Amino acid sequence: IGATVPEPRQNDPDTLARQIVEKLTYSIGKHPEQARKYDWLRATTLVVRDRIIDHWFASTDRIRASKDKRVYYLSMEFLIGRLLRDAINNLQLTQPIGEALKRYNVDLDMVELLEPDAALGNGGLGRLAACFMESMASTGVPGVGYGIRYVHGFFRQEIAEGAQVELPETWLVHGNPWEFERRESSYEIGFGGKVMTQQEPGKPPRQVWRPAERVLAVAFDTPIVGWRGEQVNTLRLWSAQAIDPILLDAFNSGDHIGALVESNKAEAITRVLYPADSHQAGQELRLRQEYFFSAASLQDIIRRHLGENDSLDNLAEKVAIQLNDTHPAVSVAELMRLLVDVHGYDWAKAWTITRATFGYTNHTLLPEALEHWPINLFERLLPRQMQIIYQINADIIRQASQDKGFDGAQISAISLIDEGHGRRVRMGQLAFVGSHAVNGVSALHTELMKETVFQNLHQLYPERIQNKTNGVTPRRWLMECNPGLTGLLTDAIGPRFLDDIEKLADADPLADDAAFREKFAAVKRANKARLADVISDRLAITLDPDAIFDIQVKRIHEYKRQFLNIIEAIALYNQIRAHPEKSWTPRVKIFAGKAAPSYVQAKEIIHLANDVARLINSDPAVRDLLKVVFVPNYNVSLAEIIMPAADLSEQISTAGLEASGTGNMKFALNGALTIGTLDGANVEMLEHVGEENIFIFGLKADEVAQRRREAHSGRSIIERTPLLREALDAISTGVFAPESPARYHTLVSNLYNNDWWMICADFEAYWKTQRSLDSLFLDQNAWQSKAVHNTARMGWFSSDRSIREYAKDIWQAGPGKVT
Ligand code: DL6
Repeated sequence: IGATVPEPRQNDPDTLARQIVEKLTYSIGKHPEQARKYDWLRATTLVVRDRIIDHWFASTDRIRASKDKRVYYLSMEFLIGRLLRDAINNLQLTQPIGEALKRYNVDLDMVELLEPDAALGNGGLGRLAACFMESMASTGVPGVGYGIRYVHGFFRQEIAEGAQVELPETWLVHGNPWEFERRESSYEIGFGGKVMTQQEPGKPPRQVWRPAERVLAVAFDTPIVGWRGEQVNTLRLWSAQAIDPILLDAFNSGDHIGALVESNKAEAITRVLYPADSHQAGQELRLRQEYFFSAASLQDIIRRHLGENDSLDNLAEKVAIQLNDTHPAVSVAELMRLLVDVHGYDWAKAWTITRATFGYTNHTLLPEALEHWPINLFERLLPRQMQIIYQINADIIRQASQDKGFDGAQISAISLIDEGHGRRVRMGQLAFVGSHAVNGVSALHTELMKETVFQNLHQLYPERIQNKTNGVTPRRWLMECNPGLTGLLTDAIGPRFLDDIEKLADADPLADDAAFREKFAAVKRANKARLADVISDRLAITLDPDAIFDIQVKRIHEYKRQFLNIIEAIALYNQIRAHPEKSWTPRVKIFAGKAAPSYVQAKEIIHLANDVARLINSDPAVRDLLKVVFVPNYNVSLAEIIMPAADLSEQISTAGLEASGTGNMKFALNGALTIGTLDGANVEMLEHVGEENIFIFGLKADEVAQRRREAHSGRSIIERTPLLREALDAISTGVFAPESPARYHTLVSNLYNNDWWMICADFEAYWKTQRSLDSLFLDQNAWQSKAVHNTARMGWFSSDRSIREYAKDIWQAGPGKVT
């Protein structure tokens, strides 16, 4: 049966209004007069969804017919946020749908804000995956994302008496109109059991895995619309279900709870997202999650491939699989198992196919975040995959010692088995050896990968590591979140930048145009006023939109140094009180971000930010010259309000530790100036925006490493820096926490004794840079000129550019590739 090509739909407000009312009536069962806000959201979503489905079918048919190489992006996390605005924007329906709804006195913005955030990720890594999905669709790469359909995404954060409280997030509670369950695409996933050797006459022996446990992976598909709706790709998320939903024998014998044990155990696999981005979870459930979604995705990929090809011989020509961090790294062993044990390939051929198919992206050098699993656990859960890992390891080690003459230390560095910590499987090493390309996410990070975690593997495979600097989608992070700036730019330079974001460069000369600068500043002020309203509603704190909005929003982590920012706020507070005669530039310091629930120091930092805010904001002596705000429950939707409202973006990680950052890009694209260290993608931002338009301070990565080797501590710096000492004294003597004066003792004593994150080492440089920004802000012409240069020069940091680089250098797929 040929694909049915639907009549093109009319997109005028009359048609849209009529269809929205039809959906209200026949899909939701409501009269427009009775419809509640959520009914309008659902009806609007369904009308938009119909259009997406037309494009989705067309894209799928086109890709199938072309037999082009497909890209599969395997990621434990997709932090997609809301989808309605994205879809409406990409289909160019913002204006007519807005008008259609207005006829019923319904405001499109209000409707869009009712949609729950799909928070299936922790932070940068998951949000990058979401940007990449959108950019693959926008640049015409035939990509499918594979991940997990968590019932509970990233926890909801509340602040109670200054401290973080974690509450469950329930994004599916009203159903999810964007997803389609595909029961026909479900696969059995095994765990545990035994491996048997099967010997058939005349054939080599074969290993057969007999799992003790099986669960079902069921697919749920969400369409991802590219820019102008030209291509719609699929995000396929797996949900775990028991094969037998109820054990009837147990039920019939009266054991009603026992009857559901299997089903509860299966469903637990996809129930909750692990809320840690910088520590490996180390629990059995996490390894189950990783294997579950990897194995289901591989079965699905192979089934699709064999539906269109005669064999798996050409898998790597037709399929590229990208491992987003090590979470899906077990896929390397699983693909080998499928090729060798199930499809009968010999080992060498299977290894060639596997390596040519996979690419691996590393997102962190933090040792505590690098995944390694206890051998006993791995072997118990995945016995055949463990055998395969041993065999891969033996081959690699043989090659390293025979071909490269590696010594014992080098061998133990590259080994897939860490013998030093109770024997563990190293997932980074597995992903590395099983991939033909390994990439870092900024130039600096990639170089550091070569010098640190993968030093020896880099020596063994010197061609394998390459850089792919991150990017962000300009649709969500400029057009949708900042319609004011988008409109201004369209008026000034025309609409070309909407299709090719690097054309933002056409706005660069406007930095010298006083009339344009004024309009640019007016847009920023309106965005600041909008954020101030949100903060006033949520926290009853009044902010002055004419103050510098100095913003640090991201996960809370010691290496990201929110603590340094808070100390600077306290030092500034002290100075304003000590020198009321000086003219201080009014400043609002805004923080937001979540701490991993088990990360004690990060939670203390949140508590401190709130304690400091409480005292400073209620002190009449500062005369509104300084305000500190911690906005609870940072998520994608809040980021969409915050990014356009910043004057100053804080990107102040200890150099060498932030792999890339992407918040840094979103802020600068929206015209914020950056205060930052030479870390992650800040380094490339400096190259693009020019050193006069970014404010870099502090130690460089090699200097940090050197200080650490010298066992640097903060004590002598604190003793000779009164500003720092006074701020720390105030913290440690309980000025900000009179009800519990010892609360921050450890936080402060760590600075005296160790200063691992170089807070003391960088304090003075940070303070001075902040004061130079105070002066600059008073010269609005100069400030706004730099802000315009930032926006105009950030086009390169689009995820479209990142995706094109992956497509060309790693996947050999996408437009222009004949495969
Ligand atoms: O590459 C995306 C993002 C980077 O921008 C951040 O710099 C980096 O910290 C983050 N990494 C993680 C680490 N997760 N693990 N494992 O989230 O990736």
